[in-house]
Amino acid sequence: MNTPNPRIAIIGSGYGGAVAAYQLTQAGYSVELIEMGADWEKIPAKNGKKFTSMVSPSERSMWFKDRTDMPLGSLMYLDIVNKNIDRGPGVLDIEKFEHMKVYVGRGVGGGSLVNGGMAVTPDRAFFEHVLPSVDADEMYATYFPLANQLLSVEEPPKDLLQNSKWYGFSRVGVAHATKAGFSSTTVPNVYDWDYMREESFNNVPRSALDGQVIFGNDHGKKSLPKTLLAHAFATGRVKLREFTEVVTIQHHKDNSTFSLTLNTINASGETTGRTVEVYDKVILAAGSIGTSKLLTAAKARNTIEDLPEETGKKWGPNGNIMTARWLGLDTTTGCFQSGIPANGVTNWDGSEQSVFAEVAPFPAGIETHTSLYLAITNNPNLADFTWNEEKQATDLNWDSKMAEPSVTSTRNFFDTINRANPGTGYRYDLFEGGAPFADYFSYHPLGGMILNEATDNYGEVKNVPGLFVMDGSLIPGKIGVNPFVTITALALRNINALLTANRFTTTTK
Ligand code: FAE
Repeated sequence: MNTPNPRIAIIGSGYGGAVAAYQLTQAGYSVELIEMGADWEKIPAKNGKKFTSMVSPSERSMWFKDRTDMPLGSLMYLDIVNKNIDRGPGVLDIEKFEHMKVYVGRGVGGGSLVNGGMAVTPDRAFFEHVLPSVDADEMYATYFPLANQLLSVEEPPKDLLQNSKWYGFSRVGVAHATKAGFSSTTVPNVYDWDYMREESFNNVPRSALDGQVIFGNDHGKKSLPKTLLAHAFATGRVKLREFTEVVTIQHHKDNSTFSLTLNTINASGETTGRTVEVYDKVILAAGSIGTSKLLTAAKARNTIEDLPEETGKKWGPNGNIMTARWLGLDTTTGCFQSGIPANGVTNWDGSEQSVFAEVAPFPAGIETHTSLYLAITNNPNLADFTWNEEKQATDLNWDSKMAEPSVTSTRNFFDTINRANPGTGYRYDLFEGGAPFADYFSYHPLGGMILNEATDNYGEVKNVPGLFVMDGSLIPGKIGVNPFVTITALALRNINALLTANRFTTTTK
């Protein structure tokens, strides 16, 4: 007999979690959405804003930190970029490992609250190379278009890119790459471009044009609470548990249920409770780091028996390297810069020399004569998570040697651009240790529970029926472009197939 109301937990409310909540509730299931961060819909605005700009951070900016820790840590070698802040449940967090800092979003909406909104469908040949078990025909005919539609993705309009002062930085980045013989591309985004145009005319409150990106965005960005999560909540079938962290998962093989230990906090970070709840089905969508940490611990402690050997394997930073070029005093990128990137420059051919670099804003409020880039590269190296019994924590064995192929391809690409634009070179004053190529942090963590290796071909964990993975951890380390469209499309495909196969129905005797 089928139980009509299986108890389903979704851990994490980023892209994977939002898709799971959306599709399951559309199919008539009720779900519990468990999110360790805040529900910003319930937090009142302060001085008219929920979120802060990068130049005026507060306790809303970073997850319980005393000081901000931005990727660009210094300017002219001076520690003047980061600021002391009060501790609070801010939207941006950093997962720190020995040689890698991973930036993540915290709050209902996950990474969609803090990201640049760049919504890129990957090159088909590269997608097939990275995820060979997935039917690419189906993805490119059905799930990528559906993901773009549900996320509200739009191409940036020509008038803003070609004429407005807010995209001078982008035009310079494109012109310099073109001179070096490289291609450039516009980059679709979930930002409401019509709203941005009104921002530029000062007709509406500003957000992207007021330095709001990595610490949240008050207006134009269509983050998940405005799209997929809004649809899921509208069904009335989502029980949202914000400020609730899943700390352990236990599988009861005898009756096929799972116990989750849940810690709740308040906005001051004080622990307000610890409960154990039992579920029939658990969908892990805590992000590549969150999901890998939970399952690496569960495997080491044997709270879930028979987790596959592939648990915690094949993690990568999507080849992320940040770099900045000094352009010389004659070249200006503008005191006014939109916080939303809109162009990429590229030589992508699928080889290890491939680079796709977004031309990133540097909204310092002054002329910097600088082009900033976040490069995505094709690095063959992958790392693994392991459990450290002494520290009772998860380690990641990524190190700077593993980043070398990414640094080499990025250096070759931008050396060519510098040579084609005499008088330009690298900036050494912005990143840790005076490095021109920041290889020690990532915005795009991917991997840890690889599709068709640690899970079956639709995200159900091998040997553990009823346990699913639905986030960036399914993708082995890289995807060649900014990842959230792929994470969304893959989750749409997986949940659809799992629903068809009745994998969320519980059978009782
Ligand atoms: P994610 O969105 O990280 O959601 C995981 C959620 O789970 C979070 O809300 C966590 O708080 C929550 N969570 C974690 N552990 C637990 C636990 N134990 N208990 C309860 N809740 C938990 O995962 N990607 C693009 O495609 N375009 C961009 O322009 C872009 N820009 C970025 C800029 C920044 C600053 C950052 C940090 C990321 C950027 N990304 C971008 C990456 C993108 O946001 C990321 O790939 C997705 O958010 C990952 O989606 P997931 O569903 O895997």
